[in-house]
Amino acid sequence: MNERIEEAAEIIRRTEYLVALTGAGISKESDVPTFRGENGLWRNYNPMVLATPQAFAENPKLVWEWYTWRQGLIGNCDPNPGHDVLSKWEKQGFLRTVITQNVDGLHRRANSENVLEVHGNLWAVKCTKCAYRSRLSEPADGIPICPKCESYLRPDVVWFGESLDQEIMRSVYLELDNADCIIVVGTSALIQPAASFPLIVKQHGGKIIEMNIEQTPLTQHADVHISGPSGVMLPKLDSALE
Ligand code: BV8
Repeated sequence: MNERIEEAAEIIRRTEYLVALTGAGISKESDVPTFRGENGLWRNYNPMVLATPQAFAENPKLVWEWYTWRQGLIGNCDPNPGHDVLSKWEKQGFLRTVITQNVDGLHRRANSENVLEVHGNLWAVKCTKCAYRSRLSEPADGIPICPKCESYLRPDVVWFGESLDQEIMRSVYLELDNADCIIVVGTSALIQPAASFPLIVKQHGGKIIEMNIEQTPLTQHADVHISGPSGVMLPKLDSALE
């Protein structure tokens, strides 16, 4: 394992513009359930079914119960050493951006500043009718109502079948074009378009470092695959860079 860490460290030492792509796995050690992990299900509902506009249209109360449950859970979670290392690397100037699929807000809580939340944020809400947007400071109580037009508010996250925010995607593609290395931490690399981000870096000659407790569809394309929990392996990689 140490030789994988050293290989990754060697790549990072030669990197001019490092970006990170993270998924639910980086928050696992903060006790945030992953989407497909053993506790990824919720009351026997499949997140892939609940995180859709159809589910919200059919049963907004149930979908809000799921998000309220997650807000309550994540409100008690803290960033773990994996988040802290990425924040430290940003302060040291060589990690430029964290592109995250996570909606838990833990990268910002770890003081990462340049964070692109491509799937939105669990605390953000937007009106289903007008342009009203806001942030909840505590878990929702029932279905929140728009103060402007009294329609239902919905979680301001990207559901399956919804396109990602264009402004954020413009920034993402700029970062990927600039990157000569992407470190991919804790994602099953199944969800598009995020799963293709590392391949964009590779296509123009950049390197891919993957960190995961399992192999994924990305592993075959990675220059280095570091196998292990990110809360342990990112600090190890950080030490190797000292
Ligand atoms: C879109 C927000 C198109 C909600 C989420 C091709 C192109 C474009 C779209 C598609 C396409 N093919 C299919 C699609 C449709 C779909 C899709 O990708 N489907 C999949 C099932 C194939 N994509 C979409 O719908 C996207 N929209 O592209 O629209 C479009 C275009 C124009 C006009 C209209 C539409 C939108 C996708 C976003 C969905 N929203 N979240 C919410 O969170 O409530 S996705 C959801 O899954 C989370 O954000 C989560 O982060 C994300 C991805 O999962 P992972 O993060 O990877 O988490 P997962 O549990 O899967 O894996 C965890 C990993 O961590 C595992 O590998 C595990 O081994 C590892 N791990 C565990 N512990 C640790 C660890 N690693 C390290 N350390 C540990 N300790």
